[in-house]
Amino acid sequence: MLIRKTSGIRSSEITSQSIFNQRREFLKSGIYAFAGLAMPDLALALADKPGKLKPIANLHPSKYRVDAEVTDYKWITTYNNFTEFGHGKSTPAKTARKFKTRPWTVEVDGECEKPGKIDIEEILSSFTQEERIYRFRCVEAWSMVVPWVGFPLGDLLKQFKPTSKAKYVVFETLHDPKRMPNQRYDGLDWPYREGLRMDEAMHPLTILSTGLYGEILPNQNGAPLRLVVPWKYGFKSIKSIVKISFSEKQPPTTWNGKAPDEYGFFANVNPKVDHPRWSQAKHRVLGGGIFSGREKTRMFNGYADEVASLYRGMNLKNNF
Ligand SMILES: Nc1nc2c(c(=O)[nH]1)N[C@H]1C(S)=C(S)[C@@H](COP(=O)(O)O)O[C@H]1N2
Ligand SMILES: [Mo]
Repeated sequence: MLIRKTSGIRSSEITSQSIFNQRREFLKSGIYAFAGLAMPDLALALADKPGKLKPIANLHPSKYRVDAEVTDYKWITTYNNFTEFGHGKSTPAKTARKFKTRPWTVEVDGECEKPGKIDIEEILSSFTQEERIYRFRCVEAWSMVVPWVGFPLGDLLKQFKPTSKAKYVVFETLHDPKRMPNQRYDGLDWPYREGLRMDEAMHPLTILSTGLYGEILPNQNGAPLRLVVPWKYGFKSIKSIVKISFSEKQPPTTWNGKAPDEYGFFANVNPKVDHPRWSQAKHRVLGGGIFSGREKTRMFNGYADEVASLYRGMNLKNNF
């Protein structure tokens, strides 16, 4: 298909708000220098701005945009959790730099009529890529606002025709210790695995993300394809996905298997259900500078109107 629709808006238009915030952040970093304060993380000073990675072609705006300041690119790309590339928030930005994400295929199998494989280039060209500005809430009680690029997970899943037995969707990250060095050393049960109930997976807010800030995903953020479920804690958003399976049973997941009392299968953001070691009632907004404080956490991370009905009648303290 050679003809590209010109109605697609340019990434520069979409992310103008992000660029605006970025300039503000730059001014704030001047405040750090002036006050003689250390930057929150030394790596932030070394961080890149957008402009180095490939822009997403034919990017569309979407109605999914929270009314909040977009977090600076440098925070989103240097304050990461990606255990395959080591520990420490600033580590993945450095150790994933040379990670090769081409060629890349995603295999889909399990309870479906049309199991098969799909190439990342096909994913990028055949699904309409939208910018979705979502709140991102980590179980560690911090948050960001991220201008993700992606498309509804359900659009991809439908192509493989899940059967009536498909009650859950299971995701797996690449397992290749040569390319993901910490898989040799760390005690996690590789590959990293996550799962969603079918109705959660098909919900229009659930996306597979291919980019952020109008460009393809930086490696440390889970290139070339990662899950984003805005009403759940960040650990559900599995990175660098190579396999998706439909399952009749609730699957084991990485963090739930490692520490079941700390990380539930549902992992819905819930200010009333604390992590055993800290409260979830409030969280720190990253990138807010030295004047920012803590914010109250909202039920389902502020997406209750859209998703509360999925859990009607469920005890969310037991099913955390
Ligand atoms: N494969 C894989 N996916 C992962 C992780 C991981 O260690 N490995 N960490 C999770 C956690 S705990 C969080 S908070 C988010 C962080 O995403 P970000 O670095 O893009 O902010 O990724 C999630 N996805
Ligand atoms: Mo996390």
